[in-house]
Amino acid sequence: MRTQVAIVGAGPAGLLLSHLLGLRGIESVIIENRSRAYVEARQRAGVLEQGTVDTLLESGVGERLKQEGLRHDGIYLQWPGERHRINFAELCGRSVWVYGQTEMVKDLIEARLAAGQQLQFEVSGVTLEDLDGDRPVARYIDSGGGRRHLDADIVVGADGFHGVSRPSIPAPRRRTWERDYPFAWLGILATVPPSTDELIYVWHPRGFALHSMRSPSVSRLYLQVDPGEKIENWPDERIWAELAQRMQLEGWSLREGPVTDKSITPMRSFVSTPMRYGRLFLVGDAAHIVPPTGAKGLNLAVSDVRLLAAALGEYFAGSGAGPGSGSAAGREYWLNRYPDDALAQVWRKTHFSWWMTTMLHIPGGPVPGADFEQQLQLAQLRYVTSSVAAATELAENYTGLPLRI
Ligand code: RFL
Ligand code: PHB
Repeated sequence: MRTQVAIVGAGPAGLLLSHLLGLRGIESVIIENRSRAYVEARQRAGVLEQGTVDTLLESGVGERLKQEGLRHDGIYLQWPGERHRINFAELCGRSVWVYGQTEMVKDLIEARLAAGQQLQFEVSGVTLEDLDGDRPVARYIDSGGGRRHLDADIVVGADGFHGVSRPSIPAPRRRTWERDYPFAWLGILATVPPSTDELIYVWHPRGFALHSMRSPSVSRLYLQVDPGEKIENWPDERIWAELAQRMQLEGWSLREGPVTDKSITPMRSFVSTPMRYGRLFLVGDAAHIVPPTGAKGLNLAVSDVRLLAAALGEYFAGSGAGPGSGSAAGREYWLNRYPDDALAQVWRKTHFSWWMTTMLHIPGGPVPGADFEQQLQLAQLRYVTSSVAAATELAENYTGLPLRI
């Protein structure tokens, strides 16, 4: 089989890229190793930046998001005895939307299938070859067990942190930057109306907690736990008791409900370069991971995709809008710019996620008592919630700085 762009991975990055390319008349095929049901049910992100929402709306896949997404104009920051609101709308004139990644993925899959898109689930054994030549190829075994190869002009690795695309770049050419944090998040999904109108990020000597949501009837909550924690050690009653203790505030109470999903996620920052090797381009978690504290992972995947879709649009249109336009070099101008343009976003969001994580988590786990670092964290929280300059910095980064394409 032959296509213009072979995309590995049907997560939000691969699906959105295929959709944006389709709007530009560029053909793509997506190969995904999981089933459609699995991809649509995987619980992950829930907060979309304004730029992400605009992209979905402008590209015609935002109908349900418009109906069901919850616009939030701020967040709360809390520490024992205090809860303060950061008012995004007032500070920077932008907002975020609560809309599950599961829902975004469902909307994109539906749109791709409606457009007659080649979307192959349950493939296995994907290998990428001839990436440094003109005719790269993706080989794989389809869901029926047949050996296939997909010839393409461009291959895009949108296969997440554990995918095959990044390791297809020769090791001597790769450089990685990494930080493993000494804590993890235990996350639950519960069928109970949220006990808050906007997200609450909680600093507590026992560890960080977060109250998020998915809809007016579904809450999403997180607790900082040790990275080695086993989920079996956390029956629902223990989770609710710990959440109530960390989130406790006079005059406020936490509503409990049936838990429908429960998992523990390690936290890391990870950046791998280059994001382009020959005809291979990496987008999303395939190239970088951020800890979830600033809700940036999905939004960063979307900003990569917006940049790459624009660059591929120029490439296939052959317009060569850049210097040397009309020539082979001109055609490549925006593709050549992609790695640096994307990395500027990656490092900005990597910094913000690291900063939020460091401000809100108790190093070394739930150690009682306030040590030096805890005093610094509290000083920072007081500053961020009392200085307009500091609050604006948080608001701008949380809602996402506009991407210039
Ligand atoms: P994904 O979503 O991991 O999709 C990759 C896809 O590739 C497939 N795949 C393969 N297919 C074929 N062959 C192979 N060899 C393959 N290997 C893998 C996988 O099955 C999958 O379908 O990456 P993508 O598209 O780059 O999207 C990234 C986001 O999923 C991720 O950054 C966010 O979920 C991170 N994140 C959050 N981001 C936010 O912006 N806001 C949030 O509120 C937020 N909360 C979160 C999060 C991530 C979390 N976890 C579990 C890591 C909360 C959590 C708890
Ligand atoms: C979520 O709703 O899953 C969520 C919200 C905010 C974060 C991380 C995760 O910072």
